[in-house]
Amino acid sequence: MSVNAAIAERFSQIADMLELTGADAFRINAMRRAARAVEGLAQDLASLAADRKSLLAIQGVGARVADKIQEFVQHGSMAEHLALLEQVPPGLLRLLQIPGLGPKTVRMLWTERGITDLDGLKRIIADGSILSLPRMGAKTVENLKAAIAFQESNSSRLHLGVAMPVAHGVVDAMCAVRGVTRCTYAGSLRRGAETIGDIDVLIETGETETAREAFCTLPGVERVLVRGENKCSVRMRLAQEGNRWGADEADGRSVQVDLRLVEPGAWGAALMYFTGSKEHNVRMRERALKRGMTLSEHGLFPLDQDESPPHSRGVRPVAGATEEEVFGALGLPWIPPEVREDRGEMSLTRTPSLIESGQVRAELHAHTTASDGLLSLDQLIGHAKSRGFHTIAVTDHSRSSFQANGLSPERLRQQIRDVRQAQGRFAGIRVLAGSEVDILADGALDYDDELLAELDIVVASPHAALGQDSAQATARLVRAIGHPATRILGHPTGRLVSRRKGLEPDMGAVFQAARAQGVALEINAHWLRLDLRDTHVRGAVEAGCLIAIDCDVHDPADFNNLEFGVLTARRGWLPPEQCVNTWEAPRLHAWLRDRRVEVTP
Ligand code: DGT
Ligand code: CA
Ligand code: CA
Ligand code: ZN
Repeated sequence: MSVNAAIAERFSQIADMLELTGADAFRINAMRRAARAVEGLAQDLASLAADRKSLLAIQGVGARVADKIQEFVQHGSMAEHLALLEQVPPGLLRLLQIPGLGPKTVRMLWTERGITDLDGLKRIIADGSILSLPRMGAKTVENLKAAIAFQESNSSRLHLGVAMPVAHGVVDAMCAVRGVTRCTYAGSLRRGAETIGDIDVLIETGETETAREAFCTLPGVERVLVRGENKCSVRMRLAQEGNRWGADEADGRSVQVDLRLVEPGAWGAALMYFTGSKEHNVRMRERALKRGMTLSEHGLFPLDQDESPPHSRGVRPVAGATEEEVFGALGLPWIPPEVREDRGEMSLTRTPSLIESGQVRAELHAHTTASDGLLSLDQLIGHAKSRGFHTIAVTDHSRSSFQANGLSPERLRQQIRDVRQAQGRFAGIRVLAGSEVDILADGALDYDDELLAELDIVVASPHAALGQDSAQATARLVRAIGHPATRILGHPTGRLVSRRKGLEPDMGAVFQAARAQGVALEINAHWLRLDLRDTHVRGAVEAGCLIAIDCDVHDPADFNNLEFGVLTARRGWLPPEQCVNTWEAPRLHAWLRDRRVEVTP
């Protein structure tokens, strides 16, 4: 974990713990602001800390916060953080991760009933005594129960965005080990699944013992589970990393990493086997058998009468060195890993054209310091430009998102003027004045039509009332799509992966409305959202809808989430032409000006 991430983490935990111990709002807010400021900082605090002036120059960092940063850089800890950890039972911090449980409620559970962990909470829910507490009506408790169950059923799997950096770390480290000729990750991670059970890594090396030793002693390895000839398994600690939902993914957790040593000549077969999915592999083996062959991680072999596996008898494989070769020998084109889910890929006659990250030329959903972003207008434009984008849309929150400092109509009008002026300072990138407009519970948009008409782009998104029933949710989204200002439907369901179910509208009706209105449906690329999800993308693509892949930028690192949005898009078989972010500037801008165009996907 970077020093910045570690410090941000401490600040946000201090804020949580201050709130749990009933400290005053001023101190709590100062810590939250500091956490956000540090999280979004481009410079490394380890090198900045020596110079107090430059610390104080950071927005959101005052004298007390600067003290703490210096303290952490010098000592690796913060006294206030440690003191609070003494006071606050650790189980309370975990309770805060349950959706719908804020610090105020957790504090009340603690002070009124002595609840200090999840088991305690489950006990008073089970015996009904929770109902006698303030603000704990039957409906609230039902929701709480559902949230706990939902979280428990998902908690053993990691988010894609949490697992990916771990895998990259392992692969990079192993590539540098003596004798290693190839190393890559496979499994659900290579398929880009939204959650990951364990990380599978393949390696080809001339020095197997060196590789085994290096793997079992990688930094972060907590425990060696298996150290075998062809396979090693370890549990690896997760680096802690906060995020803007205030949840700490790591929090003492670890992930299993499997290393498989691949024999010479079998790389393609092994990569295919360990990429999966299991369902896809079953289909592939059936296909091989039908053609008089047998497929395993060792290669594709001719079928014979012998009981023992062919590779162990020195039988020459039909194919095995590359995936292309194995697919080819089975009469298939190379199939991208993201679609190996037994969802129709076995009928492909050519490798499908799926969107790639490099084809994305525009970011159409981004926040600045005007609402809850960390970048100033100019910083945001600068980052977008350095990514090579031809267009950046400034879409701060609308007035109903008051917790995200949503803009009043007056502030939005001023921002439109600011954007026009900023455009004058930047060449080679078009800056759009837009808004991420709340879709209210009844489907109305959060600003007047006159103001909406002044914007270059409207991303309409649901944020509140996410517990609506399906019929209400459908009507709400269809109405928002039907508003003439709406260009993109942002994170259409509001779900959070493994955290919050979000809306469950009739997606068919949403696709139909979007297609008819020429409104693009967003794949929000943040790994906690991935909303639309893969199966929805597939439906939308088939319905002929336009898709937008947006990083929903709040801090500079969010641009890196594009990778996860693109993986999700590929899992939904999205071709580049159907994604508005791949369009050349003239086509994109014409589409933005001309709402209600008929779409030809
Ligand atoms: P995960 O780890 O739960 O997110 O999902 P995967 O797909 O990474 O599954 P994992 O780690 O159990 O195994 C990696 C791949 O190896 C899997 O996608 C297919 C292959 N594989 C592992 N065990 C089996 C098996 O028993 N049968 C078949 N057909 N394939 C297997
Ligand atoms: Ca796996
Ligand atoms: Ca595995
Ligand atoms: Zn949003």
